[in-house]
Amino acid sequence: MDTRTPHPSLPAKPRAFGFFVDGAWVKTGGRDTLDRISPAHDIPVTTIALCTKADVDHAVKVAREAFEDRRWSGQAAADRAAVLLRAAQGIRARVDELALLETLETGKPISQSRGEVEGAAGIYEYAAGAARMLHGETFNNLGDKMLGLVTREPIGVVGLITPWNFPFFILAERVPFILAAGCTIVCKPSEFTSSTTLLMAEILAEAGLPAGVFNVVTGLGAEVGQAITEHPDIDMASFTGSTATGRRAVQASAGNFKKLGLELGGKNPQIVFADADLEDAADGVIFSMCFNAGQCCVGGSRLVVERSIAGTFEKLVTAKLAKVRVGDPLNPDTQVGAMVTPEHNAKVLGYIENGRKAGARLVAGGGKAGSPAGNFVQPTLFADVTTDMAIAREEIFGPVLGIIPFETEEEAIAIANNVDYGLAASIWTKNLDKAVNVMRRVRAGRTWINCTITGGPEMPIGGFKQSGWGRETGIYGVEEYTQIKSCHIELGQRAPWIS
Ligand code: TXE
Repeated sequence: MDTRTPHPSLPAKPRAFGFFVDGAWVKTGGRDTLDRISPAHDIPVTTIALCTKADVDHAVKVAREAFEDRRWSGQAAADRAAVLLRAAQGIRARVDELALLETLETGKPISQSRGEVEGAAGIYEYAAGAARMLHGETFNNLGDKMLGLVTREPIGVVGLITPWNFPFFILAERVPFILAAGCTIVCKPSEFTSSTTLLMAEILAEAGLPAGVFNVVTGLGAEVGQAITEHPDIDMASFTGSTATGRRAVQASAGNFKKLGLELGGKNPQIVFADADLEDAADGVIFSMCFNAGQCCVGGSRLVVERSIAGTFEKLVTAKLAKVRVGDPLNPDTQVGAMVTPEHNAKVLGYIENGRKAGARLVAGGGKAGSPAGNFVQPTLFADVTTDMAIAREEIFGPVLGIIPFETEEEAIAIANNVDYGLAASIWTKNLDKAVNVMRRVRAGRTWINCTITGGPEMPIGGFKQSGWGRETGIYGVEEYTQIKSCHIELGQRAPWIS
């Protein structure tokens, strides 16, 4: 019997959303609106309000009041945890609705959307536990007359700017941790993928989150996003997106020196040694390049492979690549859906053309895929790629992989580190000494040995070099949103200064 979820259908008309401030929906009113066109079907699926700077100012005022009166930060962590646990239940109760919206707005396969929504619920549960783990330190070594306390406090009002590639999952990697720390939030999702973030605000409100603690303003990055990174009354901004926009956020944040968390681009190596399990490595490498149609910040986009097996491995990857199912993301069997926008589709196809012109050898794919409607790219493999080519240095953010051969372990490490980014790296070898040595020396925030793009909320995520600042998830992800305060307590009589 076929027990899979039935093929969901396209909506008859776009679903319209207001935005969410102070615990309630705000009507779009006279504001301009933006239709989101499904990148896989070329029809409008949702409509959002284009909020203004004044809307951001109002949301920040609301979040500031909610922070200052301690309606959230003043609660026991156990009570904050209870809200996060109920939110997880709220997500689970709406998996179908959330997953469908996610697929319609992003173009990602419905099976993947369901996995991400269910995974997100698990992250809220983890963060509920993390809320109760947060603690400071004592210094009991300052002599009998002194006790030192180091306490952690929520950093305050957090501006949260999220991208379109994993709208609901990336949100889950941040929101429950920020809430666990006791902060309040003004969030701006990507203008392409706002609906599931708006529904999350509703789910949190229904779970008992006090009004004003999580606010969502929708709209364009240049207006709403910029207003958040510049805002003088936001204490910290967490930005996930392109390195170029991240740089703008750094400049904008200088006005009030707000703390910044940044998760930016990547150019992640898959390093395959001759002694790897090559079947397994080929499968992992393909998963890593094709997952989310390559629109994944930690996706593998450089195949750094030992020269003695480069030919064999190229054939293995090519054969497996032919079996990857690209197509309508609403089909439960699809593995690779659409690219997020026609512009991004064109950018990825442009990189493929660039690779050809630069002299790389096209081994598989190399063009458009799928139906006449929508934006699809064939998973594409290049060989004979050199480290100076744009396809080997720049983030393409599509299902495009280039093979770069190496001779020695040292050379593999040098190639892996020879880019501006340092987000992730995967190492495939059955030699543990070699695996650990390479893992230690590769300059990347997330590494995998004999696996790739896997893990849970226990472990931190974030980048080295131009891939970002700070860490999200794990207990680190809660600490990131705290300030540290020290307190000396004098015991007994203080030695007088004036005799
Ligand atoms: O990203 P932007 P884009 C990379 C990927 C992709 C490229 C461009 O290479 O091809 O970035 O994507 C908001 N102030 N990644 O243009 O612009 C914007 O509204 C403040 C990697 O979509 O960085 C959205 O909410 N915010 C990445 C968010 O920033 C601004 C995920 C990201 O958009 C702003 C996405 C401004 N001036 C893209 N301008 C990853 N690390 O996973 C825009 N935004």
